[in-house]
Amino acid sequence: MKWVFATGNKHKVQEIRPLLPDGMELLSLRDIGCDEDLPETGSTIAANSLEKAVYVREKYGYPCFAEDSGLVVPAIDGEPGVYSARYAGTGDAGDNIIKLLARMRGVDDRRAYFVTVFTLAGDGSLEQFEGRADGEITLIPAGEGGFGYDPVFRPKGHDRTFAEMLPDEKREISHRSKAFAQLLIRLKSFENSNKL
Ligand code: ITT
Repeated sequence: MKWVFATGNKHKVQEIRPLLPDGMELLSLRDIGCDEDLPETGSTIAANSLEKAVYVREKYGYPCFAEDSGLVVPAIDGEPGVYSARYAGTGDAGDNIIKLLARMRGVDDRRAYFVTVFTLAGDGSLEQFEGRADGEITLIPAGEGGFGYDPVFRPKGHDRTFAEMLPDEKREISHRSKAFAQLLIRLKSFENSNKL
């Protein structure tokens, strides 16, 4: 069965695709003729996730799922949070990291977490699934892998950043994988009952 993953972020797709069971395929936005940026006008990660999924289902007519995610640092009032992608205003991941490290200069409590909320917009149903990965913000960036804030996020219990890990290592413990594991149970139940 084929599912539309409503995202313009290729890293998200790369992280999810290996988690799909045999016989389940992902369609991209391009596959359904959508080349626009999806609206994200909400003030929370959950609201933006919902907005993206509902937008694609209603405008393009496909049952789909979308996700919104972000990095939350409690010691600086939850920044960058819902603004993670556009924190520095340029949309560039390197600029976002520079801004975050500057903002955290002199801050001792470096605890942080990533959160992902998937929204499944089926035929007439809307459901959300959340995953979280705890860790801390490093003093300097390290690693070439991953995307976004991965070079400055060291997950709890590990001595390397997400960007220093192999894709499978990050996949094992990431916020996105945890949220997707719950979504996958639901997708499989839809497939079994052939409801969509
Ligand atoms: P779509 O809305 O099209 O899905 P996007 O990149 O705009 O793609 P978001 O609005 O959800 O996605 O923004 C998520 C931002 O949060 C992303 O650009 C990164 O800056 C950060 N982020 C989320 N998950 C991350 C991860 O696993 N590793 C590093 N940074 C992450």
